[in-house]
Formats: sequence, C-alpha cells, structure tokens
Amino acid sequence: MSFNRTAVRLLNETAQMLELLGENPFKVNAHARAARAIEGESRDLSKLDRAALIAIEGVGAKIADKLLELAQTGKIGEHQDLAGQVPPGLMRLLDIQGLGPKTVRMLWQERAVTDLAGLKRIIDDGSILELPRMGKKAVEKIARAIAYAEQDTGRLHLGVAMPVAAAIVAHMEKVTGVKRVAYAGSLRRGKETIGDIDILVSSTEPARATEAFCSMPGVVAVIASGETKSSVRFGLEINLGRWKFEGAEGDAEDRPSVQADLRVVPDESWGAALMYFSGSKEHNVRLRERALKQGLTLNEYGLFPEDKNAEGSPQSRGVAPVAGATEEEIYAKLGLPFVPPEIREDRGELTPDHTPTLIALPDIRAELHAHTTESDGSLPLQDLVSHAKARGFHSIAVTDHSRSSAVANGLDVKRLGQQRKAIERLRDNPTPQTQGVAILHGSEVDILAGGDLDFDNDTLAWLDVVVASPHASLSQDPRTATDRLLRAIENPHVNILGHPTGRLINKRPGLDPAMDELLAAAREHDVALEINAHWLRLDLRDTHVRAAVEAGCLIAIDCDVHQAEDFDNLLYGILTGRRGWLPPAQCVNTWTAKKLHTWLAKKHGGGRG
Ligand code: DGT
Ligand code: CA
Ligand code: CA
Ligand code: ZN
Repeated sequence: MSFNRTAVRLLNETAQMLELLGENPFKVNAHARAARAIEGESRDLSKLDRAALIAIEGVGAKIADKLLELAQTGKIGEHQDLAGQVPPGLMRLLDIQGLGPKTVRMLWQERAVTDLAGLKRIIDDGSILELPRMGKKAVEKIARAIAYAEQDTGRLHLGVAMPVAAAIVAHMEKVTGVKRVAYAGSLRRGKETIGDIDILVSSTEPARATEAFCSMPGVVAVIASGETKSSVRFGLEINLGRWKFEGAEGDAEDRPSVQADLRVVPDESWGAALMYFSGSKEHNVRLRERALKQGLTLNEYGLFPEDKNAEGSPQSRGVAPVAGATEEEIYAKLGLPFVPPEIREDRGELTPDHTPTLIALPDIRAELHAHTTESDGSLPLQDLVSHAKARGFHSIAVTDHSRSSAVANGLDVKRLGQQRKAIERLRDNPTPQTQGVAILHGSEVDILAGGDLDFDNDTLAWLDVVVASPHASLSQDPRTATDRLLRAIENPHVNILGHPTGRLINKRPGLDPAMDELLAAAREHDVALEINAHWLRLDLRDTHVRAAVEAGCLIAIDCDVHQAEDFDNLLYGILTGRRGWLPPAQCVNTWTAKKLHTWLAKKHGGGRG
C-alpha cells in the first residue's frame, strides 16, 4: 500500500477511535479533514518536508508531525496508543446502520459491549432496554440492522468487479490465437452486484488462452482448468473511497477474492455463446421457447433447424446453423430487434412492439452533483471544473453539503456567499482548462428528519440548482420516510432528489418510502430523481428507475463527485439507467445547456442578493 493510502487509513481510524473515546470533536474533525486532504494529493507525501506538508490545505502542524513520524518509522505512535485503548470489535459496530460513535461508546461504557456478539447478547437478554435512548423501537431497529449486515450475500459490488473484468479482457486480447474477448453474465447486464465474472473468448488456440488466463497476474487460486472451461479466483483490493471505515481493507490473507470463469469457443459460434453466457437464464429460456415455436433450436453453439427425430445435439451431427456468429443475427432470425444486455431479464423485453432506445454513456453532457474542498470533496473548485471540461461536459454544478452535515464540513449561508464570489471570479476569469464550461452554484441540501430543508427558501431560490438528499435518520419507518421526502419534493426550489433512499448496497438498507407517491409528486413538481452513480449507492436502483420512467418522471444521473476518479462511476449510473429502460431524453444530464439551464431557472432567481 502506498504511503498516502496508509496515511489516509491511519488518520481516519484515529478520528474514529478518538470519537469512540469521547475526545474533543475538533480533534476528531482535524484528523478526518487531513485524511480527505491527503486523498486529493497526487504527490507522494513521504517525500515532502514539514513546511511543504503544512502548506497542504487541511494539514496542520500536528498532523504534519504525524506524517513525518509515519515516513520515518512506518507507524504513528498516537494511532497505536489509541488502538490499545479501543477494542477492534467496536470499530466494526460502527458499520451497523443506526449505530453512531455516541451510541457505541455508551454501549461500551455502560454494558462493556466490545463486539457484535456482546451487542447481540444484551439485545437477547433484554438488558439493553435499561440504557438511555434504548426503547423497544430503537432496539428493534438495531436488531434488524444487524440481521441485514449479517446476511453476507457473497455478491460483489458492480464497481469492484468491473475493473477486474476489464483487466482480464485487456490481458486476453493480447494472447496469440484470440479473436474476440468479452465479459458476459450479470456483469454485462450491469447488475448492482455480481456472483462471479464470466469471460468469453473465441480462439484458434484454446490451450494457449486457458494457460494465459490461469497464469494472469492477480490470480490467487486455480479451481479448474480445461480446454474450453476454466475457473480461477482473483484477489481484490477494494477502495471504498469515503466509506473506507467499513473494514474492507483487511490483512493480505483475508483479502476478498472473486471467481472468474473462462469459456473458450470457436469464433463461428461467438454470438450464440455470448448470448447464452450473458443470460439472464430467464431471458434465455424465453428465447429458446420462441425458437421452438419457429421450428428452431437455440443453444450456446448457434440457432439450428429443429429435427425432433434426430439423436444428439445439432452441432454434433454437423448441422449448419441458420445464425450464430453474432447476437444481432440470432435476434434477427427470431424476428426480434437487438435486445440490449441490461434488459435481458424476462421483464417484457421480448414484446416486439416495445423496443426502447436506452441511454448511453456519450449522451451525458453535464454533472449536477459535485463537492469541492469547501465541504468533503478533495478537488478545489477550479480542478473540479477542469475535470468536467475534460469529460466534455457543458455544465458542472457545485453542490457542496449544507450546514447540518457537520462531519462533511457543510457550508452555512455565509460560506455559500463566499463560494459564490469564488465561482463568479472563475466565471469572469476562466483558465484554458475551465473555459466554456458553465459553472452552476448549487447545494446538496440536507433533508432533515422531519422533511425540512437545511436552508430557508430565500437561500434556495438564490442558488442556481438544488439537490436535496437524505443523509441521517435513514432507518425511519416507511410512512415517516415518505412524508419526509414528499416535503422535500414539494419545496418550490428543489430540482433533484439526491440518492432518494440513502441505501448502501450490502451495507445498509436505507429508507423504504412509498415509491408510487414519490414518483407522482416528482412528476407534478418537476423534480428529477437521482441515480447516484457510486457503485455503493446506485440509488435509485434499477427497478425504481423503471417505475420512474413509466411514471414519466425525470431522472438525473450524477457521480456525486468527491474526487477525480468518481467521474468514472458514471458508467455504473448509466448501466442502472439502462436496466430501468431509461431513454436519453428523460435524463436531464443529456439535455443541451440551454434546455437544462432554462429548466433549472424555473425554480431559481431572486431570493437574497
Ligand atoms: P451471477 O454470476 O450470479 O451474478 O449471475 P449470472 O447471470 O452471471 O449467472 P452465472 O454466472 O451463473 O451464469 C452466466 C450465464 O450463463 C447466465 O446469465 C446464463 C447462462 N446460464 C448459466 N446456467 C444456465 C442454465 O442452466 N440455463 C441457461 N439457459 N442459461 C444458463
Ligand atoms: Ca456470473
Ligand atoms: Ca459463472
Ligand atoms: Zn453529495
């Protein structure tokens, strides 16, 4: 692990341990803030002297000394001292939804709870109910959150699996004899989690392809290796970004891994094999039924004329397929338009009168949810805008957190005013890297537990764009959550409802509002619902997107940028949109600058200033 990454991890852990020990919040924040600052650094900090470290915005003298200590000794004494005082199981408890540092500290102090088993014990024997703020309802909520956290599905996040698959594809493309390579399975369908990675290769030299696959860098185990089918496990290094407290960065031996299956096929049956191994199984079943009705047999080798009296498979009898080299020709022979992989789920995609045009990556022309160093982002304003320009976007919305998000260093009205001045300066004096990109001044305003927004309407009207998002109180009951989100949608200055449920995939379920009520209100009040593209969120999820599209709602696909790499998550947002049958015109990020700005301006202008 690089020096910077180690420093970020140790500083974050220090912040967390200080909080569990009930230390001064300023000290806690100083460490969290420094960790964020270092995340945004591209220089190797182990090479900097004390003055250069202190010059980094967010790094003070005390933190600089800790970084020097880490560079010289490989450890930070304070971190080690704290780790001696805080039981490791306590850190894990913080992953459970609804358990913040204050509660965990109280459980520790009052009932000597030091790990999950201890917490379950005092829930089971009822003694937890004697503690302050631990009513029956609160405890039931915790019990549900524990059950959720424990149902480890073994399925991997899309954004963790995708880079591994991309690396395998790139590796296999260079192997002698290989003609075509693709990833298939649930990954190609863009599902939010995947069970294993399926790789398909067509080659004239299958043995060579198999050998190259099984000996690829990153392979930690070979499970099976044959001429046409092999299975291996790849080691994973998971970068949870700003959710890095969640214990994924374990020791080398418990490093998670993922299975990858390789199939090698002859090039003439590429299309049939790709179709078969892309699934879904349910889609394949429907296709085979359809083929049979037309007197054809479909399998992973091709589409063949059906002969009920013959023994064995058509390919083994040397029957010539009517199609098989490409997916397109197979769908065409079955009288179907090409079905995009993301919607091959047997959810109506084979009804020929219904062939949607789905949104695609190049359609996106604006990012409407991004943070800078003013709150918890690692990019200064100017860098953020440069990245937007480099992506070819016509607009970028600066939407730092609002004041209630204290841990994220949310802005109050005064700081918003200062930010406006900085934005105006950059608008008036663009650099070659920012020239031509419209900078919209917005806020990601907290939707408070009762549905109030974190700023008054005057302030919201004065902004160019408002993303309203729930960040806390994410285990409310569905009715309370629905009313809370409805109030935000009804606010006359809200443009986008950000990550509407607040879920984190495999980590916390988030809110469970009545989606039909939200969709009707969003449509009525002209509010776009966000697909937050981070692979831990993907919120709205695919099924909700489909419902929103059918209800005629607008959708925003945004990266919720906190660091430069977050722009790359756009792909996962797009895949989720495609799984929801989202056409480009219904996504506000595809609109021209003029159309987008006009739409936003309907709810803004006036107010203060
Ligand atoms: P996963 O890995 O659980 O996320 O889901 P998939 O869809 O990638 O499933 P996987 O890896 O078991 O198999 C890859 C594809 O192979 C699957 O999407 C469809 C095809 N397939 C696998 N088993 C069967 C089967 O028994 N019948 C049919 N028709 N197709 C199958
Ligand atoms: Ca799979
Ligand atoms: Ca598989
Ligand atoms: Zn955000």
